[in-house]
Parts: sequence; C-alpha cells; structure tokens
Amino acid sequence: MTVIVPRLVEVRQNVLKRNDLLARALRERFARAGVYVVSLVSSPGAGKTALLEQLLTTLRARYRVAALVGDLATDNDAERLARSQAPVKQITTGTVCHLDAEMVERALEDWDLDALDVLFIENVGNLVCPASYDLGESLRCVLMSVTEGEDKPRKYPTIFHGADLAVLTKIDLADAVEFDRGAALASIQAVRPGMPVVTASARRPNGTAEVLAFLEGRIAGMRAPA
Ligand SMILES: Nc1nc2c(ncn2[C@@H]2O[C@H](COP(=O)(O)OP(=O)(O)OP(=O)(O)O)[C@@H](O)[C@H]2O)c(=O)[nH]1
Ligand SMILES: [Mg+2]
Repeated sequence: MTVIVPRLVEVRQNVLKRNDLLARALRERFARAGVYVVSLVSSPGAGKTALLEQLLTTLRARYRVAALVGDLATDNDAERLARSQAPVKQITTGTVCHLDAEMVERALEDWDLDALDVLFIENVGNLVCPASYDLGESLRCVLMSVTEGEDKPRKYPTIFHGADLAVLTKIDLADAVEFDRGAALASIQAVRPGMPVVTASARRPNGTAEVLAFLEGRIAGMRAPA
C-alpha cells in the first residue's frame, strides 16, 4: 500500500516538470513575437468573461488583441468574447479543471503570433488547480468578486501567491453585500505582500478603467527600448 503514494507524487512531479518546460518554450515564443500575454484566474463566475469582453472591445482600437478561453464544456464564453470582434478560441477541457501549457500551445497552432500584440487567456474557473500550471504568460491576474467573501485569499493562498495583479470584481455590488474592502485588501496582502490591487465593474460605464490603465502601463513597459 505504501508504495502507491510515492508513485503518484512522482507522476505528478513529472507532469508539472513537463508543463514548466512547455511554458518556458511558450514564454520565449511570446517574447520573440512581441506578444504580451495576460491570463485570468478566479473561482467560477467571478466575472472573468464579463471583464474580458470589455477589455477586448476597448483595447482592440489600439492593439491587435485575441483571446483563448478555457472551460470544461460549452463554447458559451467564446461566443460572448467574440462579440468584441477579436479573434477568440474556446478550449474545452472535458474533465480537466485547469488549462495547461500544452493546451495553449495546441490552441495557438494555427494562429500567427506575429500578428498579435496582446493575448488574453481565461483559465477554467477554479481557485485551486490552475495555480500549479504556468502558461507562459507575462501577467497573471487573479479576480475576486465582492460576493465571494473577503477571506478567499487566505483560504486559497496558492493562487493568490502566484498572481501578479488582483482585481476586485463586481464592485457595483459592494454595498449590497456589505463588502469589507479593508478586510479583502488585508487578506490579499497577507498571502501576497505588495501585490497591486485594482477594482472593476462590468456593469458601470468606465468600470474597467483601472484594469485598462494597469495593463496599458505594462504593455508600454514591455515595448519600451531597453
Ligand atoms: N453586477 C455585476 N455582475 C457581473 C459583473 N461581472 C460579471 N457579472 C455577472 O456574473 C456572472 C458570471 O460572470 P462571468 O463573466 O460569466 O464569470 P466567469 O468568471 O467568466 O465565469 P466562468 O467562466 O464560468 O468561471 C454573470 O451573470 C455576469 O453577468 C459585474 O461587474 N457586476
Ligand atoms: Mg468565463
């Protein structure tokens, strides 16, 4: 009985190692093509697609943008994102609770990266599994909606720890659910000290302005001559 556990651990470590190698190769490809890659992770329904639809619609005027979106089933999110007129591809994972680098690589097979400036990757809604899988992205955004409870970062520290930006979403609902912004910020800083935090609402005019400003700053930084 006791030999089963080490074997499982070994298999898991090999899978992660393989993913890391593929992610590193992807990151190098993105860098060569000059593509800024932003991934979005969150619990199911935190508002990734709603935010992304708005970001694609606005950024399209200034950059060549595209998106990959992962779900276990349905093309629903790709259909919503396609309303922005940006190129979009759905990755359906079946029973798999996260995207991995190989799925991203396969989805990009017939896309010309040189024709893109910014690629978004919406991960499967899940606060656990996506944390272990590097996708070669330049920036990982973790979304947390005001309706999920201020202590989510403390309960799911790994995914917050591995992110570069936290986005507090559905901020239009903050008063209705008595959202405690101070407690949420303290929870984020407890697991990922110094992580920048912005707020967003997909239901308010200009509700994505803070996210846009942050992203445009990063994109400009990437393009600045060294
Ligand atoms: N009030 C309000 N509702 C929002 C906002 N953003 C998203 N929603 C709603 O929240 C629900 C889930 O939003 P989605 O954008 O599908 O969330 P998601 O994170 O992409 O969900 P999955 O891909 O299934 O994990 C939908 O009913 C949205 O209309 C927001 O800023 N304010
Ligand atoms: Mg979605």
